[in-house]
Amino acid sequence: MFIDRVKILVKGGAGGNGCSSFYSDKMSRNKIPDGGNGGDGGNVIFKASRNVFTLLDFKYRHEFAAASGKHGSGNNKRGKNGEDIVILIPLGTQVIDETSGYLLEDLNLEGKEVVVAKGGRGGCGNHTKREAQPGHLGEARDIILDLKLIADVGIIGFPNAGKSTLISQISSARPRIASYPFTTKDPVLGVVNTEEGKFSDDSFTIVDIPGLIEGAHQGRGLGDKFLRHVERTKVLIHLIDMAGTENRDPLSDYEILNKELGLYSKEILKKPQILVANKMDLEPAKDNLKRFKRKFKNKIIDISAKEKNNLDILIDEISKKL
Ligand SMILES: Nc1nc2c(ncn2[C@@H]2O[C@H](COP(=O)(O)OP(=O)(O)OP(=O)(O)O)[C@@H](O)[C@H]2O)c(=O)[nH]1
Ligand SMILES: [Mg+2]
Repeated sequence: MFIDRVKILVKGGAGGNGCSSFYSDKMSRNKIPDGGNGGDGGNVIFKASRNVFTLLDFKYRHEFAAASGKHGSGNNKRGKNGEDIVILIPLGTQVIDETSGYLLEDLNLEGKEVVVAKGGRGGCGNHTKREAQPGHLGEARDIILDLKLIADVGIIGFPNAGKSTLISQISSARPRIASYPFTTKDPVLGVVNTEEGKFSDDSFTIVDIPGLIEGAHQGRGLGDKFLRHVERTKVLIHLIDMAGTENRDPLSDYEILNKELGLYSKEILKKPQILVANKMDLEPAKDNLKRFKRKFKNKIIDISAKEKNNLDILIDEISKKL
């Protein structure tokens, strides 16, 4: 299961109490205060990691608390600090304070950290010649984790257009492929390693999302919520089933999908698109492509994801766009 929004409670550890203690000076019989300070409570820290893919773990565990500081003791001994806890969070997660709605951090870089709940300070011991103080409570707050995957390229299209077939041919990802709509139910990330010399020399990441249909903005099909995972991409591959399987018309598919994109967000519609005609190995695709080119003047790359035709041309175009 892919989970991309959760609410959790984080609590910093409490500070340890300051100690009240005296030792007697044998010569003068004076009582000299020697209570040590309490240790500080541990912090709760979130750290971005590309090895964590979903927020699923947080669906089952909602509360994270760091350790308390130990109390101070006599002979000026300071209590030990409570240990911090560091929780690995999927790269691309936005950390939001629930009460204020304020964005605390965007964990958009590998290893980036944010302290979400500070531990309380330890109380002062009476060695300061003041009364010993209790430790302070740690911070506690409700946090919303909102994951928006980070990838260079997103693939959008109708169900069955061949999105998963394409990502499985050009990247490391191995999603399920089947001839029925909505095979893909969760986003899938893949890495494309471009061969040096042939394409450009660096790799890029690509995300496959569930198919969109007319009315997706009203929740039809699987809805349009998965578009959040292409919001941060630099380029979209708009994949069209040019063979018009299930009697669909590729020309109206193209228009409907762009309309749905615009209804989701104007920003996403402004993203550069690479138009791709898929299933060109099937007979009706050739005529449909001719009609398509007559109506729309945009550049379009014709491929067969299944037969691996022209995938090198497509990867080259993606590298250029990136
Ligand atoms: N002939 C032909 N069939 C293809 C091609 N690409 C994909 N298919 C077939 O089309 C069907 C759907 O492919 P998928 O890759 O699962 O399509 P999808 O866009 O990921 O579909 P959803 O996950 O449901 O949105 C499968 O039966 C594929 O084998 C192609 O280039 N040519
Ligand atoms: Mg799919």
